[in-house]
Amino acid sequence: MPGVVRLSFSIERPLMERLEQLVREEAYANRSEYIRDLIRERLVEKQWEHNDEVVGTITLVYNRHARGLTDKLTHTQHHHHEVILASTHIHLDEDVCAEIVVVKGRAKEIQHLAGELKQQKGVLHATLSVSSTGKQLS
Ligand code: NI
Repeated sequence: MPGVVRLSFSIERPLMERLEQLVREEAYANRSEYIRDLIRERLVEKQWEHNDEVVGTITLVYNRHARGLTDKLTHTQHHHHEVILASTHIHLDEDVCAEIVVVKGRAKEIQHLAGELKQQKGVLHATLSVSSTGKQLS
């Protein structure tokens, strides 16, 4: 790999054993790849903390019969159309729908949008999955 450096560092034995256990449990091929991913996860957390441009997914599960809810969810998404890349609607059963909204934009606006969608009456569950544009992760 170009530009790869080797480094060594000190770590207490019990902590090293826990690291080895994590590497095995999460089926990583090796320790290096695991540590690289830990660093990337921390960098992505920082991107969200620093209000950088980020990518994420908002998942909503809601009852479609809740009064005015589908209109409110649509209205809110139109209001934030500039950060919405795509959305998918899934009919989970007779009454319950899921909507997966893929977003890209400033972290604060995405968090605001997720909060606005989540607090609507009739939304049964909502999550914001935080990811990255991939910039500055390699
Ligand atoms: Ni539906």
